[in-house]
Amino acid sequence: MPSTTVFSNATAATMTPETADYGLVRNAAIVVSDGRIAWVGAQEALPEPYRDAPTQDLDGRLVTPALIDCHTHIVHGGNRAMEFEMRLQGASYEEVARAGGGIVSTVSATREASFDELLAKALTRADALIAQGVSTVEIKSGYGLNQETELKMLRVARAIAQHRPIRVMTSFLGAHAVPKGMDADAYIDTICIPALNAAHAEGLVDAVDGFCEGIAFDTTQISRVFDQARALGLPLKLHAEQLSNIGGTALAARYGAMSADHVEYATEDDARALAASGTVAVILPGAFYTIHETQAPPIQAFRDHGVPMAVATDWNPGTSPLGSILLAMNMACTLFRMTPAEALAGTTRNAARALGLTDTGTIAPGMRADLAIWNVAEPAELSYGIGINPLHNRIFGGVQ
Ligand code: DI6
Ligand code: FE
Repeated sequence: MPSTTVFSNATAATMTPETADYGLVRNAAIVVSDGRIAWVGAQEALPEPYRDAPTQDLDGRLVTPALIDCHTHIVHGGNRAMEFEMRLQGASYEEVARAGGGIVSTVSATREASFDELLAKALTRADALIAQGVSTVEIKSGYGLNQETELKMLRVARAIAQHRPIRVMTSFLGAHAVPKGMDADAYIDTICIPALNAAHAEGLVDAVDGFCEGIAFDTTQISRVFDQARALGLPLKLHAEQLSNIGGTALAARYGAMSADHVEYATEDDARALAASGTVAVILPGAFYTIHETQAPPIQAFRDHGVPMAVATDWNPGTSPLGSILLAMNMACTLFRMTPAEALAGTTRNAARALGLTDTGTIAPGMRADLAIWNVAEPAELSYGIGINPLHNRIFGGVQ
């Protein structure tokens, strides 16, 4: 295998930060050398040394950075279809909980599942994302709520990258829910923080996340987790303002978190704070759709203040059983009026930023050769289709 390949006759959406749009180069050539992008530009400007290199003619196809799903919970046991059915028949939250549904049912199923069972299920979910051109996936813990299971989830997440050509970034989400019969403060201090320390000691944690919400943890409790994360030198993310505004977004900004996720109930002041701290707003339309939310995130305020926006699936068994990053992009446009260029930046450049990654998410010299080649001519087609997968080929670290 030659170490240099020229992809010619491409339409390249480089998604480089200098352009507010796609950074489109028509009749483009992209040179991949030893797993990295060596050169990108107009075909006729291809530098002399590459002109004799092995070439693949892409026949005008669109090439984008490979997609990045920067917010998922794809390691979990069981499913919540029964709850879905009950809800549609009019059951209340309490009735669902009494019938054994809700987040606690996923916690039980995840505790009961073996490592191998969890891995097998997670691999099929990872495969679905890979089939849509995803090269990097973030995966959270948070359905264990005890040390043993939180660590098991993170080990499974790490193992995915051993079995599939995909990069996995883990987030410790011990502060996801209060286990049944336990006090929230006691949980944070006696289980969540010790589990974080243990997971970090095992090298299982790339970032620390929390669920800051009336039904989960308040800003004081999240601060304790964040302080410990800081002491360990770990970057932060936060589920904030999904169902109400209790100050999670402001907290995330204050701590310089990499991202604040959901943010339906964020305000203009929150947008200002995110912009000042350089925190990415991660937009999760799958959860908005599933729970019939009516409050849309303040996209225009994010735009006005220059908050980078990412888009992700939030793939989880309860509020977002969404296994399609392309559908997440479509929903971000249709439900929230994001532009297709914003949606694509949200699953490439800004998704990388939400994960603290600087070597992927754009097509530029020196970046990893993580590319998606699509059977479309124009980048807006990626967000326009509903339930259509036009992926032609995916290149992961230079390997097809
Ligand atoms: N936000 C959500 O919507 C979910 N978790 C979170 O942090 C709910 C997870 C579940 O219901 O399983
Ligand atoms: Fe989530």
